[in-house]
Amino acid sequence: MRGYVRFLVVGLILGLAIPLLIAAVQEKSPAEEIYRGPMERDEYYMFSSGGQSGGVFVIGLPSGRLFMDLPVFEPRAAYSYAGVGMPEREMLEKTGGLWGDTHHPRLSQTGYKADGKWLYIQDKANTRVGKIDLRTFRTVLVKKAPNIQVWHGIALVPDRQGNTRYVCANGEFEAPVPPRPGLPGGYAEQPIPDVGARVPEDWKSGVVCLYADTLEPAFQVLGTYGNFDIMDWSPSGRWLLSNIYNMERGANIDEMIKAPEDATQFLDVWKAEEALGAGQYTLVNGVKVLDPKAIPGLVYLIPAPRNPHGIHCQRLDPRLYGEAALGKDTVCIAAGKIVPRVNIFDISGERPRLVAQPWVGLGPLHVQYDGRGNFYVSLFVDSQIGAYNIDKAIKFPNEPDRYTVDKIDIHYNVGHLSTVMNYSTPRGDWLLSQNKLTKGLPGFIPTGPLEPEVQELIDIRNITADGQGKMRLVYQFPTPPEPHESDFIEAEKLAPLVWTKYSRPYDPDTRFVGPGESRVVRTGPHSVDVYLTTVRSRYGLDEVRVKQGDTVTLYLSNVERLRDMTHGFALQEYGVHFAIDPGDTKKFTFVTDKPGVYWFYCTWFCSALHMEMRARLIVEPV
Ligand code: RUQ
Ligand code: CUA
Ligand code: CA
Repeated sequence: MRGYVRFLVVGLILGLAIPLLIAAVQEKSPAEEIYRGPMERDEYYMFSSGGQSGGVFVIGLPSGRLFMDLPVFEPRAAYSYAGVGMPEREMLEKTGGLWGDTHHPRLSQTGYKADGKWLYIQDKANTRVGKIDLRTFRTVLVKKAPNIQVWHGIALVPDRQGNTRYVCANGEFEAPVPPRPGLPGGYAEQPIPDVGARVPEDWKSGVVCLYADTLEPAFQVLGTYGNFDIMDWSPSGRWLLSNIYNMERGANIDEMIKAPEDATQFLDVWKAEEALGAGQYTLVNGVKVLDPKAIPGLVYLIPAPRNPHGIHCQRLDPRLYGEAALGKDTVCIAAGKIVPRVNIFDISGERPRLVAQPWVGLGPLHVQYDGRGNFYVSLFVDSQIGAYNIDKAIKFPNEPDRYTVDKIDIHYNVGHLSTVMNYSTPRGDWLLSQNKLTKGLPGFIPTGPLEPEVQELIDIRNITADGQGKMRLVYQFPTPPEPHESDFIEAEKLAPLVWTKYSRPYDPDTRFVGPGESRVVRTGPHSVDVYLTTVRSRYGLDEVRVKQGDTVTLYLSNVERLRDMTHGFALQEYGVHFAIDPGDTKKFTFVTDKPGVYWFYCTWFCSALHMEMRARLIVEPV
């Protein structure tokens, strides 16, 4: 009997312990770690800039699933953004047009942490920025930055509590400052000088900071030299870093790559605020412009290897690790000596200081961090990503074997790389390689002469704080053109903040039309307001009767109480198509210049009677 009990007890222990033991030692395969099965949620939201697509892609990580192609500078009817006759369209047209070139998305922060409130992204070409409300994932504001041409680098500079205060811009291309209105481009009243090989001295680039809430200009700091490219802010929020290429002031590529060095600018934001308070500015087009030549200590320039590109700060360290990597030279190798180095700065003291310039590989473009003491560099020419240990790179800057942790091949020609939450609280788990070319990647089915764009997911969890371990490539997923930089936030943090339904009034310019309030109101001999509800599976009126030549302002409200019950509105001949989310009201205006009967209908499949969801616009001839 005793033996039987012992047998039972031992059997029980083994029966419990063995499966537990197996589970503990069994390492998950990469596929298991990134795969999200039915009903399984991703760990992060990744906001990836859409490059020449003009918007932002919302991607779940680590699965790589594309959740939304969020429109910012390009209209998108399916998301009810900037259609003909809508106010958002006017906002885009007034600031530059219906397209954009988005490069660097940034999430707003509270206490130095991504807070899930706002997303900002710049449009390089048209020198403007879009602000996206993350409750609704809708672009709510687009503004042009004054007095600069081409907005490349962006930084959300916080106040001293770590709350986002400014949206700062690097103006990349130099132009006459102050702008002299009068001639094409608004830049000169005298004949525009023949530039020749050198850009004239009074043509400037530089930094403009806008208030993050209103996007109205706060101040500008004139660039005294060269072209301002990428920017970032130091962990204290005091320094705003810009890398500058073309210190030569060359007007063509041969001239731009002549000098052996370019520069990194450190702008003292606190000093700028002091100078503003002391009135040391001049007003140019209503913007308070600070001239660094007149304000000592406002900017410091530190030499960088020639033609630098990315500059990125390390968030979790009192020291700052910037980077100014030579990219362009290595692409045009004929141009001269290849010096692919990364700049490491220390700004724990009163003045920024260069502490090391380690060699990294060919075509370095951008740097990211894992929060454990390592940095990662995209190497465009080598088609690799390198991992390096920061402390060792400072201690042994001439011994790549000691500070290089690992290198991994990517496919191909990486531009940006993004580590998860690099710009807030780096996680050091995943790294995205955002590649410029796929060149017939074997795993991808071809899609014509333009091949699919790819992001590659790299596991960096095995890279240790003392610079040991290997990266591993675990996934390749396509993204519409063109994979660029990303910013991240935890899904569990943002998801609860996202609305399932609009609260009223979201937009003070529109008037919510409640159930039973649909009506046509004549407001003048040639103007009509139409108030219309949508709910499954009908519009509030079966017939909307107006006269030829009327200006019709339509307010369309979705009165659904069910989440995710979006309706559409498509009207042929008048070019109108938009969507309307639960609880929201959309407004648009059009002129009824074509008499006739026009059926409008719902474009979102909303119910079993979706096909029946239509009504008539009758335009009576006069
Ligand atoms: S820049 S590939 Cu416009 Cu982001 Cu470096
Ligand atoms: Cu409403 Cu389909
Ligand atoms: Ca140069």
